[in-house]
Amino acid sequence: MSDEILQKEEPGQAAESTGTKAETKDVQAAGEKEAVVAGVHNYSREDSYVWPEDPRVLRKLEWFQDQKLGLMMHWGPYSQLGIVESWALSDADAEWSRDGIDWEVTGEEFKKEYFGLNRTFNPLRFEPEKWADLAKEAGMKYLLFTTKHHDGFCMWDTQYSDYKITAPDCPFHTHKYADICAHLFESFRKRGIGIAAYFSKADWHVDSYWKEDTEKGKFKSRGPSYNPAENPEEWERFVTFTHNQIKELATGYGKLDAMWFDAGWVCERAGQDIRLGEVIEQVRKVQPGMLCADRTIGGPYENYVTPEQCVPEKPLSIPWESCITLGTSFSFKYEDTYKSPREVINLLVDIVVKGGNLAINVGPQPDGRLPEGAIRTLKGMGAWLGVYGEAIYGTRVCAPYKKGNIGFTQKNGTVYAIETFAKETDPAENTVWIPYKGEVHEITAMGGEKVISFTEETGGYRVTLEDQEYESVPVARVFCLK
Ligand code: FHN
Repeated sequence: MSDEILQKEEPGQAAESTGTKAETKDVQAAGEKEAVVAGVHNYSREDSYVWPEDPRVLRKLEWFQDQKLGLMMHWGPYSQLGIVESWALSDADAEWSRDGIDWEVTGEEFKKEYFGLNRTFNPLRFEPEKWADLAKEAGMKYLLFTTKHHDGFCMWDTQYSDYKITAPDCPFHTHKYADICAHLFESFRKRGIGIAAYFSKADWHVDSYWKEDTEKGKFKSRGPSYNPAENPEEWERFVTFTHNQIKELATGYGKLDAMWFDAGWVCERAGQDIRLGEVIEQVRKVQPGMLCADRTIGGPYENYVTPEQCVPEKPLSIPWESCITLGTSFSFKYEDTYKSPREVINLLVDIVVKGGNLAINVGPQPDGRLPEGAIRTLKGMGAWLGVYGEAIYGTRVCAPYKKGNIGFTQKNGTVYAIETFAKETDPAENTVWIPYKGEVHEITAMGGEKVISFTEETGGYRVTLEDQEYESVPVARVFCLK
């Protein structure tokens, strides 16, 4: 994709900074409530949402809201240690991010070791086609992949940093799949799976964000190691670097359906204005309609909100996606435990009946394979979705959206009543009460169930099923109301 439209920027060439001048010395303090607390992002309120005006973006949002299920993946040199991605580098976040590492020595020694992980990252068993096949089998409709996390390591062949998977000091650079983003995006795209590029606005490796020694000395927090308001030239270098990398991903890696910007503390109100809108408008010249999720910022470049490790209590009236780990960590953990298919499908139903998408996260192993436990659950998800996916994909919210263990969706004039069973020991009765008050002339069951009869009563319908001898209680049953 040609990039003459997207001029590569040199420092000082960018438009006059429009960022507000942070009054306080510590730009961190200038921001509102921390965007990320103990590693978990909060998410924007509905009233800060701005519906896009570009009809192509609006059409893309319809596409996005049809997808319902994405595969999020956090992968990088940190995967070798099985520790939290990037965060142990931030001294200010040491309290919650530095388990499992001997911190007797100063953090400086560890930071050097962490930043040196690129020299041993060599996922020789990486087979993007296998990952894409599994994602397809699991019912995934888009991929959300960490092109660059806060630690600044680039999983693509960027021309703007040597801290990358294709650099000579990374052993994987000679591998045929060395440009991981290129091969991953292509493998998934070939199977009709959408591509969302995760990109961290903070970059703790590039010296225009974290300089070696500053007035704070070696102590590092998640923000820049200097005050951008007092060092506008330095900050402009960082903005140019960031814009160039975003444009590189947008012009050299095929069609992107979305770019997902993490590190909500990098924002104008915190005195860290990277002028994201400016570069997104340029990107959309070559990626028409591409969605932008500038997490927790609100406004025209947060096209959908992104609750993390949680599900809103009620339906939201704006596009949204919950990103939730399949295991207990976004990055790979050697001793992790994984949610069962039942747990994930229950989670998916709870999200979809409220109008959202689930981005379920798997942290790939440092050898390039996916964890066996994750593979088992993904296959189990696909087995259920292969039978009942019609009640999930392409649907929209349907009142009363959920009552008890019955969730409602709707599509093309059909209402789907999804009866979920949170535990294997839950009773799956042959008569089912469906608390739906709309007019219904026909009720059928999807999958192996067979409706014998149904009667309308006050407030809903009582359905009688053919006797079923279940080997184990189903994950969920689905009834079609017409
Ligand atoms: O700081 C990151 C964290 O490491 C992880 O990438 C999550 C995934 O959504 N996002 C941020 C925390 O909210």
